[in-house]
Amino acid sequence: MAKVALLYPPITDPTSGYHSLSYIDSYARAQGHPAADLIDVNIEAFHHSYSPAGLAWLDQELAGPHEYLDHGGYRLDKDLVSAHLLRIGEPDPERVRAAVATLQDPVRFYDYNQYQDAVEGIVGWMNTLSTTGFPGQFREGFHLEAPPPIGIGSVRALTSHTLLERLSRPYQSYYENVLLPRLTRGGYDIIGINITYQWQLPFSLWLAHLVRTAMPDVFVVAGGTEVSDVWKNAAERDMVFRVFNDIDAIVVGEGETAYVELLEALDAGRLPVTHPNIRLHPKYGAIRPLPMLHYEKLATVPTPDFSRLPWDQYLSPERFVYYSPSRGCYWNKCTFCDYGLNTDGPTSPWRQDTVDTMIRDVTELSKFAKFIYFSVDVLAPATILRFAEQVVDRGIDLRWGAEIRLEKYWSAERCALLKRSGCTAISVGFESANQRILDLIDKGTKPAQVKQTIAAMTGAGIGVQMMGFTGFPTETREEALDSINFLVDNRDLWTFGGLGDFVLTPGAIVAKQPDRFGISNLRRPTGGDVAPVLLYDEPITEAVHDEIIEAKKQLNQGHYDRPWLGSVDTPHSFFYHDRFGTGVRRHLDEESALKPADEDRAFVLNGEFIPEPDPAVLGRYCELYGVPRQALPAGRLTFRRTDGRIFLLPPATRLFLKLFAEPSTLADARARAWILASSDTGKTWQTLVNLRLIRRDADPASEEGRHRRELRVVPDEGPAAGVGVHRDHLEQDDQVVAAG
Ligand code: B12
Ligand code: SF4
Repeated sequence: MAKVALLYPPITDPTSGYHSLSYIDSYARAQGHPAADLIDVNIEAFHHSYSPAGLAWLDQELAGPHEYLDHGGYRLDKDLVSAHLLRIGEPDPERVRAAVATLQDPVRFYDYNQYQDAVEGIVGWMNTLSTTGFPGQFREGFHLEAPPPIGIGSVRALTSHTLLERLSRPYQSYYENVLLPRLTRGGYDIIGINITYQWQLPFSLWLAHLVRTAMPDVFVVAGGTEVSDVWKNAAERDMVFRVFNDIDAIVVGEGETAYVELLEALDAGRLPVTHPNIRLHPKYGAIRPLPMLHYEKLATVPTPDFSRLPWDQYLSPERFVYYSPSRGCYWNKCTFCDYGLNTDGPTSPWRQDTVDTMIRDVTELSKFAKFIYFSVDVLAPATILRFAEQVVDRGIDLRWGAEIRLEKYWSAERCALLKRSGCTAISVGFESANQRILDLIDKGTKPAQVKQTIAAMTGAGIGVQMMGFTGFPTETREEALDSINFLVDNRDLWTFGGLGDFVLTPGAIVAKQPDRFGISNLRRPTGGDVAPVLLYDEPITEAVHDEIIEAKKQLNQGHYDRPWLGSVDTPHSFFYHDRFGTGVRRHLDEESALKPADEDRAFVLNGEFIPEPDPAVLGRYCELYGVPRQALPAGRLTFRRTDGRIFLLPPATRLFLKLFAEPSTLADARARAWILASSDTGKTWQTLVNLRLIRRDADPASEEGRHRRELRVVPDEGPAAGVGVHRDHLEQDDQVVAAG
């Protein structure tokens, strides 16, 4: 029988394992096939980057000459590259090691100060790694900010070996020294690649190319929502296998039966030609795909087995698994929705497991992982309720979360039952708080009722993560403000979330009936042959766009983006919800604020001063990182925080910050800044702490303290003693930070 390796390529969430390959592997095993080897390339490659072998390679790379601008037929803008380079410091492998240890430690993880240090250390490390590829390509650590030709989904760029190789270069040492030798030694007949997110596509294509070159006879197959998206969105059919040229077959849509058909066909020495979801590379001849996609019968899908993922490597203190007991959405009407494996409707057809099957599955899964996330388009309310009753009756010990629709159904009593069954947080697409927009979306909800539902959930102790957007076609300034005000006015009824920007995808009802939504001139972005978005004209909403973006900033201050704590539905957000309940946000704010006890606690600098950038580069930086550029007096100091964020500071700040070049208590620092009255220094310390320009140092006796001693960052001048600073130099946050 065929020997199979299944790969999760970069770049994606490092805090838990994705589940699609466990699903197809478990299904195949239930049909009598041997288990495949699952390799999480994303997490392995990250850990390799700071191993002795990875570091030796990195040293060599960084010492060599760098050509950042010319890449085959592509030339990047000089200011763009320089702007990204502003965020990049020296590699600090000790700090990334300490960061990994913190994120995997069941105690230190929940200390928000240590958590922040860890995330910033990892993001800073990924920034450094990006200098070997395209500087700045890793946003927030594990999100791809591809250079423009790749980012827009151009077939020419996605098939350029020069660009793909360069983008994947941060992983070259891992590929050459670890992954490819292992795959070659493994003697695999089939290598399967999961491509769920758009960010994984260019990495997957290069990986497939390396595999194809090293193992010409192996059969390479790829599946996942991004594969389906390329298939759905390609401007011309032949583009699909121009992009997937090194891949023998792709699976469009769901994969369980297609994967088994593929295994059986290859075992029998024939090509897999009978399953409608399998598309073969044209090199196998013109085989006409069957017209309708196949959707799986969920009753045939066994409990997924996650034991073959490398759980000790993920950047989390607990196991968190994804479980998909329903597919599609029972509502399936929202006019903006265009979900992954759909064909003509917003989502795939609605199917749902029985409550008995769900109980069977979670009974098994809860022995393996405490946290189970229902990874579905949506769950039906009555099913969740019966599921919760059974969990309580049987005493199954688990924590769970899911995305649900905001139905009236959710009374206080029902929410209390969900909570008793282990529901930690739910996420909800409330979309908008304006009735006209909700009706245009065909959401079937009313703001007043939404408020009642989220109040019932919060009242029961379940965290509510709110997801919505502004900028739906024809939305006016006032309508967008309704959504912002709804979230502001009900701040106690939700934990994380906020409002994104509306993006039109080709399969959405809005794109199919543009006149109904007042939009015209629908078009692909220039060069975006497989882009999953459409541009369009619509003057009302366009006119107020910038003002609304500015107004939304008040909603999401100070916490992290995906995959970290503070973003909706990340494992870390669930762990913190479980620990700190619906007051989690308040807890984070309190942890960040200065407390009286901090007076005698040591703080230390969290970054370094860098030379003042050229104004054109700074302008580019502000554009790239969404920072409004204010008119600033000349002579600002440029400070790079550990995670790469840039702050422009009044000149006197240097004196304050130098007080913390070596760990210093606030009391000691105040004594050295002798001119200021204590109330003013209090404000200054608060600003430095809020912006995390200084961070709390660990107790030197603790293990963390030992790590931190080794991680100290020293500014460009020696430590200051007895510094006098005039009081008006550091007063308000907005004077201090211009670009962060
Ligand atoms: C639940 C869900 C989430 C959950 C959890 C998912 C997770 N673990 O990351 C949360 C809420 C966290 C989430 C977050 C995001 N999501 Co999401 N999510 C989904 C959703 C609704 C279901 C995914 C799922 O669990 N499916 C069930 C599993 C079993 O199916 P599957 O992964 O597709 O795998 C099957 C097949 O694809 C195939 N298959 C897969 N791989 C392979 C490999 C081989 C070799 C073979 C043969 C077959 C095969 O077989 C599998 C079994 O049938 C999908 C929409 C959808 N219906 O697909 C969007 C979707 C995947 N998400 C999407 C996006 C954009 C995001 C976010 C970026 C949103 C944001 N702006 O923050 C984030 C990023 C998350 C991250 N990890 O970085 C997009 C991805 C589009 C793209 N191509 O990039 C989707 C498709 C929605 C959409 N807009 O169309 N998401
Ligand atoms: S947005 Fe949510 S509720 Fe609406 S159709 Fe899509 S999955 Fe269903």
